[in-house]
Amino acid sequence: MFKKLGRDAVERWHKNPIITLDSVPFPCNTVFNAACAKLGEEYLLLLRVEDMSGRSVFALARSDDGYRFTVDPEPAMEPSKEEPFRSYERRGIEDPRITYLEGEYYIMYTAYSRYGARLALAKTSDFETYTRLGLISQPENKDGCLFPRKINGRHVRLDRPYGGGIGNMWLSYSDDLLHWGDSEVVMTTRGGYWDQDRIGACTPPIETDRGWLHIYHGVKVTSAGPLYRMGTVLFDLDNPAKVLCRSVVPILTPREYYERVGDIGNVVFSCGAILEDGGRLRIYYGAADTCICLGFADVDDLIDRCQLGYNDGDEME
Ligand code: BMA
Repeated sequence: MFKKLGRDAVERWHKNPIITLDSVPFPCNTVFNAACAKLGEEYLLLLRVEDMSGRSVFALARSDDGYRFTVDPEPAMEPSKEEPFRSYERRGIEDPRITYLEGEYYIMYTAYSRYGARLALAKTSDFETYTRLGLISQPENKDGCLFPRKINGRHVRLDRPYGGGIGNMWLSYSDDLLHWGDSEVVMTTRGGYWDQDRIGACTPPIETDRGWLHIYHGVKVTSAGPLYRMGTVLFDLDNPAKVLCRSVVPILTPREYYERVGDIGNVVFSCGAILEDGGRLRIYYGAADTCICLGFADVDDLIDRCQLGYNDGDEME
């Protein structure tokens, strides 16, 4: 089994990238990290689009087949003009993650302002109207994503507060999705490994009979700048604060030109994946903060790889 390591577990679609600047029908600077969902048979991507002034907005892209997308003519969500959101979204709304929960699509995203990055929550049932529910963290906190069901009677989210000079991953709990607490650290950076300098959530956790499968990003700061890669962690189904295993090698690392070169080179960064029949994951990811790509992986294969090797969260010897 070990021989499988060393190649990316995620198989890139041969026609990547699937969305570029040319796909967006209104003026913008770049398009990248997208949340995804299925509404009936339609595939939807909520794109992070950076406007000409450098603020990010969200735009909706639609597809019948999950490969060819058409972007709506106007943004779906822009920084709010109404308080309390207005003050905290002035520099943009970023990196949405969609969780389908109790019949609605919840969008957890980063509200960015002069005060820093904090988490916000909105919801929609039809991707026509979006309702902001609340600002749900203080700064500095980003990379929030919601589990798709309550666990032990409470909602659970992953997030990434910045403390002690390090970006680690935490869990918080809530009864109403608006007030969060009992926060605890669940995963730390691992000195020497691909995720040694910063980590944060990518896709909302996926329930499997082996545990909650979660794809996260890890950053290693190199002499050429930060290198963003993706890996996996498996959390216990009944106690998601318990890490069952964590990938020693990344599942996707920047290799292709479109992942290497762009506004921020050497970045692969997913905000959403769709689980399809047969246990195949369709992973949408931003590349080099400049376009959106598609990759595929098998859920069982990801978990098998996650279980291999040294994974207890400690530093490399
Ligand atoms: C992170 C986020 C992502 C981005 C990445 C690389 O902090 O802002 O949206 O893709 O940096 O620039």
